[in-house]
Amino acid sequence: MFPHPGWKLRMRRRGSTRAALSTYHDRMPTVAHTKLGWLLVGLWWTVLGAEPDAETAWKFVVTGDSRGSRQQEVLGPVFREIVVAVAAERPALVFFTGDLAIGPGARVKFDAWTNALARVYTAGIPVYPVRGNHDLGDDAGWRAVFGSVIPSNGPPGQQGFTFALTHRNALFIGLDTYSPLPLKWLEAIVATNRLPHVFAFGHQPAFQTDHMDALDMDVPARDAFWKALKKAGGRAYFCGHDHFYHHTRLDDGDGNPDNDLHQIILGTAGAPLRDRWRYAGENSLWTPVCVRHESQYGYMVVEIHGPKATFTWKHRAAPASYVPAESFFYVIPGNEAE
Ligand SMILES: [Ca+2]
Repeated sequence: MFPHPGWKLRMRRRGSTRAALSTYHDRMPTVAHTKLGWLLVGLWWTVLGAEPDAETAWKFVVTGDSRGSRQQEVLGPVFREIVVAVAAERPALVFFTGDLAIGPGARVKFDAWTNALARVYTAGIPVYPVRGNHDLGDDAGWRAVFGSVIPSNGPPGQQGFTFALTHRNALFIGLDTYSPLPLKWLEAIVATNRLPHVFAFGHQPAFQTDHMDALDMDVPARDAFWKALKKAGGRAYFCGHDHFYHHTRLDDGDGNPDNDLHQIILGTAGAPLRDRWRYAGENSLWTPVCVRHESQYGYMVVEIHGPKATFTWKHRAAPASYVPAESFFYVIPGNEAE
C-alpha cells in the first residue's frame, strides 16, 4: 500500500535534482507544533497510502514591473508571454511586485491589467499585487479593483495596500513600500504565526541595487524590518523596481551563509531592461553578496513541499520560451532528511 508505485522513482528524481542545485540552509529554531504536524501527516500517508507529492507540494509565482515602455501600454509583448507561461505553471497563487503600467496609477489601468491577466484569473489562480511608484495616484481605484482579492487586514491607513495572508504552510506579507514600513503591525502578525515558511514582497528593494530610492532611505526602519523578517523565519524578500533579475544574499556576518535572508529582485515582466547594478546604498549590518544577476525577462516559481522550498528563476530564452536559469532551495532545519 505504501509507498506509492511512483514513490521511489520520484525520490530518485528529486535526489538527483538536489545534487545539481546551489543551496542555502538555515538553522532557525524548529517550531514544535510543525514537527507534530508533519508527524501526523506522515502517519496519514502511511495509513492511507496517499501519494506525498500530490498531498503536500504546491507552488507560487512572483514577478513584477510589467509596464511597457509606452504610456497606456498595459499588455506589452513580453507581459503577454509571461501571462501565458505563468498560467501554464498552474501555481496556487501569484504575487506581483508592482508597476502595473506607466503612471500615474488610474483605475482604468488597473482594470486593463486585470483584463490582461484574464488567463490566470480564469484558471482560478488569485493574483496579489502591491503598488509600485507607477501605481500611485488613485487609491480609491486600486481598492475598487483589487479590494475583493487583497485582504483588508493591513495596518491603519494601509488597508488594501499592505496585507498578510496564509496559504497551506506559508505566511505571505505584502508591503506597500510607499507607506511607512508598518513595524508594529508586522511584529503583531509574525508574533502569532506558527507556519514554517514566511515570505515578504514589496516594490522597492530593501538594499540598493540599481535605483537609489531603496528602503535604505530610512535605514533604522529598513533594519528593523529586515530583523523582524529574519526573526519570523523569513527566507526571502521579493521586490521589483529595478528592471532585471538580481539575487542577493545579505550576509549577516555570523560566519554562517546558510542562515541569511535573500533579496530577490524580479522587475522582469516587461519593463525596459537595465543592466547597471552596484551595492552602493546603506547596507548597515549586512554585506550584500551577489548570487546571480541577469538582465533578462522572466518570473520565479517557488515550490513548497513540506519543509522544503525550491526557488526556480525562469528566464526568457527565446520569444515565448521561459526555461529554468537558476534554482536553489532550503529545508526547514530538523527536516533535512525530507
Ligand atoms: Ca549568516
